[in-house]
Amino acid sequence: MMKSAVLRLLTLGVTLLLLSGKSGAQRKRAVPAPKHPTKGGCCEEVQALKVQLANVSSQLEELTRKQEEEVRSLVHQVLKLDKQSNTLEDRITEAESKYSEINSRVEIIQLQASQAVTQTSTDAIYDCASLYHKNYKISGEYKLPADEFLRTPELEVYCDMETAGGGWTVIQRRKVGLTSFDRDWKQYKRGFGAIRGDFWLGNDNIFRLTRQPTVLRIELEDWEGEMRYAEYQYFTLSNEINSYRLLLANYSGTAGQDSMRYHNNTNFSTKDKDNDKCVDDCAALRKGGYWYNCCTDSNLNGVYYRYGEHTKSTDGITWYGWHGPNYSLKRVEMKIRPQNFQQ
Ligand SMILES: [Ca+2]
Repeated sequence: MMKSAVLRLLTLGVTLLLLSGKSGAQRKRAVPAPKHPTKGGCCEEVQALKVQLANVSSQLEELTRKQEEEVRSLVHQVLKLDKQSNTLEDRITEAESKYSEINSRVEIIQLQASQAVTQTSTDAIYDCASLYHKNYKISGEYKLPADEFLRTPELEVYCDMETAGGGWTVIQRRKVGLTSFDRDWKQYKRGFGAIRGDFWLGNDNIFRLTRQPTVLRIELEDWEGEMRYAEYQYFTLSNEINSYRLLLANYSGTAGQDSMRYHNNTNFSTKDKDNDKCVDDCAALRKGGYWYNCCTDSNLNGVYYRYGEHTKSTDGITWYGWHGPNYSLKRVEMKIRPQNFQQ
């Protein structure tokens, strides 16, 4: 539409230019003096005619000038309109590209939504290993969806996607030392602490995650910055009725003598529930919740002691196979993944 308006205006401009050209030619033809001047008597008439002619030609000149001005202004307007139409066209193109961009984004979102639906219906996200297989390969916080079959709510977890191939769901961490692990049965059942800092994932959650054949990996760091690890190819917990009894086997790693074996096949104890195999109350003595025997070969949920204080007590975070019963470690992480995990 803008183009046809521009064309019309241009045609008008050209016509006006032609018209002004014609009047210029007429003016030129009118100016020269007559070739056969009439004799005296009619000279006054000739003079008068000459004056009239001069007037007419000056009027014509004025008209021509005005026409030229008008044409110039018209051409100017046409150019201006043309420019405006270009700007408008640019804007329309821009709007169109934005629209198509939004449209394609909507399509992507719809596609993702439909994929999410098919994923949850056929291939549930169960733990960090299943997230890893869905290409989530960055360590950090993730949310596991609620399990309708088990009637468990959604669960916030920390996934280690790097260590020894990744796919690990972290179930315990000690590294900051500000969170007390001297807690009661209910708190150990549900879990406590901060998922990025020190925490216990919760016995119910660990039970839920170890329904499939599971590997346990324990990473230890001392105050000299040295690191060791212990791995158990078999690890599972019983349910609450069976006091979250620990079953593990097949130790390997660099953490010296196996310091979990002594705790194998024992029930979980807390300060308000003495399920240990001892006359003593191990949870009260070791100030944590753990699978106490009589009492410990390791105490990974013990008291966090800082450098300088870490060799003075027997209720610290201990692993007898490496630093013995009087050395509280600087950092511990317990993590699990399915036995059949493949990168
Ligand atoms: Ca006891």
